[in-house]
Amino acid sequence: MAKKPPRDDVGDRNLTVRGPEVAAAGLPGVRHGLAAAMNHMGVRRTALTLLKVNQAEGFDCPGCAWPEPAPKHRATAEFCENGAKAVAEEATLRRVTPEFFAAHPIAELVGRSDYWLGQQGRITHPMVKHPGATHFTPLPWAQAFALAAEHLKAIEPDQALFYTSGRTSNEAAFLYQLFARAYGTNNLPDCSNMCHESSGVALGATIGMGKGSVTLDDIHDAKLIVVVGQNPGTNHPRMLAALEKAKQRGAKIISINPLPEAGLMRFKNPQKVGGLVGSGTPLADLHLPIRVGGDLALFQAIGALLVEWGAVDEAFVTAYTSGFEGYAAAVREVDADLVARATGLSTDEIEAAARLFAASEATVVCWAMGLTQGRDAVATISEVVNVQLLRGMIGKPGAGLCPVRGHSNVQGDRTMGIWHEPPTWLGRLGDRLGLTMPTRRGHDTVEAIRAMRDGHAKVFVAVGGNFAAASPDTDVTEAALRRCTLTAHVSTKLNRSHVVTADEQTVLILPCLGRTERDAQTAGDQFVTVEDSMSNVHASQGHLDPASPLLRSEVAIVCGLARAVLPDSTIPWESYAQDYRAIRALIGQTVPGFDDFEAKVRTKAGFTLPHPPRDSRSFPTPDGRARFTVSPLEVLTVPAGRLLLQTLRSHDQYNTTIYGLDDRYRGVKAGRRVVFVNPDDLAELGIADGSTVDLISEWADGERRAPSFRVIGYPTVRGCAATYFPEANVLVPLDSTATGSNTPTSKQIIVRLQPV
Ligand SMILES: Nc1nc2c(c(=O)[nH]1)N[C@H]1C(S)=C(S)[C@@H](COP(=O)(O)OP(=O)(O)OC[C@H]3O[C@@H](n4cnc5c(=O)[nH]c(N)nc54)[C@H](O)[C@@H]3O)O[C@H]1N2
Ligand SMILES: Nc1nc2c(c(=O)[nH]1)N[C@H]1C(S)=C(S)[C@@H](COP(=O)(O)OP(=O)(O)OC[C@H]3O[C@@H](n4cnc5c(=O)[nH]c(N)nc54)[C@H](O)[C@@H]3O)O[C@H]1N2
Ligand SMILES: [Mo]
Repeated sequence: MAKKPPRDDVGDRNLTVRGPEVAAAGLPGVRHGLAAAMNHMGVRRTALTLLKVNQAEGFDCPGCAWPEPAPKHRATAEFCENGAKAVAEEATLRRVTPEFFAAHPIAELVGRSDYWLGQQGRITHPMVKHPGATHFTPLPWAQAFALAAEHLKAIEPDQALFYTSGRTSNEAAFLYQLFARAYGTNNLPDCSNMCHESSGVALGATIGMGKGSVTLDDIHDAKLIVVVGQNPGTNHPRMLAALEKAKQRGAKIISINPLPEAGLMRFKNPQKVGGLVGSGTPLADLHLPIRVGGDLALFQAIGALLVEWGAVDEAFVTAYTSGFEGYAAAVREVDADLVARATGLSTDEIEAAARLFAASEATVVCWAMGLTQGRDAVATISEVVNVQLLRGMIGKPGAGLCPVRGHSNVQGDRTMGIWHEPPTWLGRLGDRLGLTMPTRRGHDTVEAIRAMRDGHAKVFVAVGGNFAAASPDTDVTEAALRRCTLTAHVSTKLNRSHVVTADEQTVLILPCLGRTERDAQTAGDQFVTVEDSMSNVHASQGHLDPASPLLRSEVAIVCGLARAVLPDSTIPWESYAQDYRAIRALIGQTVPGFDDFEAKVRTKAGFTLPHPPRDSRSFPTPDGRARFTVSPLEVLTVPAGRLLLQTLRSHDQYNTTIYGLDDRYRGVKAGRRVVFVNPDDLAELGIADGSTVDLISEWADGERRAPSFRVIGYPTVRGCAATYFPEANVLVPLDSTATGSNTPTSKQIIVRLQPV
């Protein structure tokens, strides 16, 4: 039997702390994943559902964007503990019905935690909050669309915002951007703006392609894998199996992280009998405990040593790159003292890493939020590119650049045109449909918040996500959302963004099908497509009965909105919703790399999009060469008595979806309001391990406070601290963003701890 949702919001009442674990996954992983699934679905549904995850005839795991092995190499259970939890959250038997909304006034719901809200289950009916109302009430779909249309027609197109989270399918994403642009705006902020935007900007400017240059085979064949600013044990557990395979073939692994993350130290493969017991495979050969924000300096120092040692692939550099002389001159000047201050690492540690780079004939560098969410994120990733260019590590088997994406289709959404800039192919799409497309750049996430805050944007529409909780500066963001005349949310589960409302505001909750569910349309059952972190596009089809007969697919909801808002539109919205082949045909005619889309995606393995640097060492930059870049090194200065705080994920959450209150690998049980600090820093600050503090962030425009966190003495690097988002988002100043990508600096907040 499935368990009932929690009634109380227990908070941190039962918090206990045990200290970090050293190995990831193995038997406990399987057990924890299955327990979560059974709480939500019961035994039979758990078994039926989990066997379809990431299989050729099944659905794409709604967890992360790590690729699946080729069909013949897939395990029967091609999912991980956290994939099982993601599936359970969606396939849960718990329901949020009109009776639920009648019993819970909005004023009560806004006081609930994200955990409590999410645990209530799947939303079953379209719901509305009318101006002046205290509760959400159900309404028919046609009325919901009419209401949205009324608001959108009353404003200028650039006063509307169309947000997307990265779970949206290619088909829904393509139609959604088409709808926004046919309506007249490029205001398409997305979760990428807070995630891998810095990677896209840095890679676009240096190698001419904003995507990673490796395939899964390259990971398996690599001789050196560098995992920097990423915690795969929690966030991409299936990546550990790939690292293990590479390791067994002789690869070395370097981990660069302020925390000794369990998954990088040792790994027990849950898909192998030997992995269920025993101590597992040691993964990292070298662990560099770097100071937060020190990676720019580290990669400059590594580059300097490689140049000094003559460990440069001169043939590659000459044939394919530009800017080497300037780069080499700049790194020769790198100041060792600055490097030491920025990284907190010894010369020996840095040399050990550089020697591994110099010795490797096939190196992959993988990174995630530890590199993208800091002030110098774009420059830092450009330094990673410099080092890979020096060694000729692009377009070579077993080598390349690997930004590991988050949401399962976040990369595909961008390919489909979910972007605040007009994509290169927009003109072609307009010509084909006889439309004039908007050319003015739209708002990204941070700009969207400012536009609402300042009264320039009036309507906020979201396909997926939890904008209120995921965005920086929670108080500012929530006040901004409350200034809109309408917010409308296409969602599977209840979340904070639905209940942050103002009295005079209209709010719509539009409940949609999830990945696991059958999508029946007039032309028969439909599948959708997604693109993983390595540019492989494949089909995804759910088989479960929908959580409620009233649910509509994301595609159908976008088409419903479009027809109501653009009644004179000549775009055949209705046929798109009936048969997704029509959408794929239009994508095939518009988006580069998607010719013959329908046939290619119907094969078991799907297809891999072209990537000129990876495929043929051709670089689509203005001069056709990969570019070395030079960036200044400015150490992040933290005033005395302050710490540099990073906000990260616990093992029991998916962004703002909280699966549970434990963080097993870091030894935390039954609580989330914790802050990890080095014991020596605690001693210096005169703060006791286990005591309670308020976190206060300091920024030019004033202070921000997150009250009541338990201090945990933890082996993080001196001067740095860590805590979980979304709780800590209240501390991230809206205007503190990465240069060049405008990504909030949610890994670099200057804070002081104030004992309470
Ligand atoms: N189960 C689960 N899976 C997920 C998600 C989830 O929430 N739960 N989220 C998905 C999404 S959207 C994303 S983007 C990815 C995120 O995947 P990750 O990027 O792995 O997620 P974070 O928890 O933010 O971890 C950041 C890591 O970077 C390290 N770090 C922080 N600052 C620095 C720094 O300055 N330098 C270096 N070298 N390291 C640093 C942290 O210690 C931490 O190990 O995961 C995806 N997968
Ligand atoms: N401080 C801090 N802030 C961060 C980060 C950080 O590391 N630190 N990380 C950032 C990152 S990397 C990201 S990607 C963003 C994430 O930002 P978002 O993508 O906006 O947030 P999520 O929590 O992933 O969204 C969860 C909601 O999506 C909805 N949902 C789930 N599945 C589906 C579906 O199939 N269809 C639809 N329509 N809706 C669905 C559910 O209603 C659920 O409540 O947060 C960012 N914010
Ligand atoms: Mo992300």
